[in-house]
Amino acid sequence: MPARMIPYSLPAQEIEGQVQRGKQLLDAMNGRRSCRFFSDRPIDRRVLELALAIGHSAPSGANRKPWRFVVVDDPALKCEIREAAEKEERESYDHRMPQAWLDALEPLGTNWEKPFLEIAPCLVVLFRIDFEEFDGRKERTYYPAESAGIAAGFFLMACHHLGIATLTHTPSPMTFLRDLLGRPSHEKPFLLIPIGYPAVDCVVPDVSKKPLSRAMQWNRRDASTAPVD
Ligand code: IYR
Repeated sequence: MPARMIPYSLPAQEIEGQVQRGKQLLDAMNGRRSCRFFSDRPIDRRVLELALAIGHSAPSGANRKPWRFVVVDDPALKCEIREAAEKEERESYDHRMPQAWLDALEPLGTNWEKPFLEIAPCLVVLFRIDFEEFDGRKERTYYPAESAGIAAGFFLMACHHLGIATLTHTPSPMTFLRDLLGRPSHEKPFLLIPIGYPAVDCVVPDVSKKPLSRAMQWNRRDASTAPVD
């Protein structure tokens, strides 16, 4: 049965205000960096729960919200996650990743060692849910990867807005997270997000971001004249 329809509107904004707010948000988001050097300062629970609620407010396929945010702050469990992640990462860096991939990562200075998995006060493990109980039946979800990706984006933006640093970490393969966190097989680890505050001596690589002009187009590309990017 279709749901009852209710009115929807957004507060009216004049254009100058939109431009100003847009510029502020652009500056703020351009200032977000992936953090690999955290302090152990804890995150206030209310603040963390707000960031999670903002992540959970994301749109999703058929409104099923096919994700789970698992928050890990237990030091022993963080240590287990670090050990398991480093085991996979060592194998990846030494044997699984092709040279071109290693070359692409070189500017970032990453390697198999992941001390931030123990130092960051919290690890948020985002699972994507492919099947779930719905109305008493086991049903598939819709677009779980796209939905989880959008929820991740909302969560990352919320954290940044709240002054919390994040890292989008993808140890590969990530199945060990399902086992360590006791999630069932229809939940797939999607992203491991260490969160916290940057260490006082935190540094990030001095790399520039690809310009927007190379990442968008207006309307149909004129294949005869436009450079292929
Ligand atoms: N998962 C590895 C490798 C890695 C891959 C990408 I793509 C990055 O942007 C960064 C790292 C690691 O976390 O080190």
